[in-house]
Amino acid sequence: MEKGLFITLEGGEGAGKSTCIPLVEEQIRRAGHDVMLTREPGGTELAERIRELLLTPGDTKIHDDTELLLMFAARAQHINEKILPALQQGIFVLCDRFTDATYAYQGGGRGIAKERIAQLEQWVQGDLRPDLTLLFDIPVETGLARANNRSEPDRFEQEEAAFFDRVRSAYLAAANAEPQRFRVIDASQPLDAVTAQLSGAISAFLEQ
Ligand code: T5A
Repeated sequence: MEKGLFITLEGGEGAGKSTCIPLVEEQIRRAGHDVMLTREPGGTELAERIRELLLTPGDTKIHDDTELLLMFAARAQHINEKILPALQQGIFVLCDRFTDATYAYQGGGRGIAKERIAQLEQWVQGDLRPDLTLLFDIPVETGLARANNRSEPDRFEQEEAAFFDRVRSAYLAAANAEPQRFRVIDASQPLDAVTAQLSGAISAFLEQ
């Protein structure tokens, strides 16, 4: 059986990934593939509990290394319990954030060295990498305004604007470094324009 393909959605806060992911799912289904939707941090019962630890604001300052290790602890569970079994059964996996978020937030945002993240990536993932990454790019203020309109800020959303500027720069640098894997979507546009860009990117990917 042919393996499924692994597609990730990335971007800053409030960029519109959760809004758009069902449309991407629908397009892949219409093309005749089984699809599994999932997200990080999270995606399994245990990893969702780690997500709670990471996102809920609290009195304890989480050390940057602890944050990084929790992201990869959740990811190890997610990959082994859910992502690899699905791909092996020929199911497409559509994941709302993955390791590019670690490079952007813990690397760009927190300033942890790329090399250290790469060591964990290699350890936890082996050779698993996304086949396609849709990067929702949006000016920081626009994304935060959307996110804050929708719900109370989580632990990350409480960071200062400079943190999110570094996150955005890290994402764009990653997209520049791997243009064959990334498709950059201008997520600042109205929803119908964003979905048109996504639809074009998915069609081109499926036709490859
Ligand atoms: N994280 C994650 C790390 O630090 N390291 C890691 O390794 C990983 C995996 C996850 C947090 O964890 C961090 C990054 C994150 O801070 P989350 O809640 O999953 O937390 O965070 P997000 O993925 O950013 O979720 P958001 O819900 O904030 O963003 P979305 O999903 O991109 O945005 P969405 O779809 O909810 O849209 C936000 C609002 O905007 C509206 C929507 O209706 C909604 O109200 N909207 C639009 N409005 C106008 N025009 C458009 N085009 C719109 N698109 C959506």
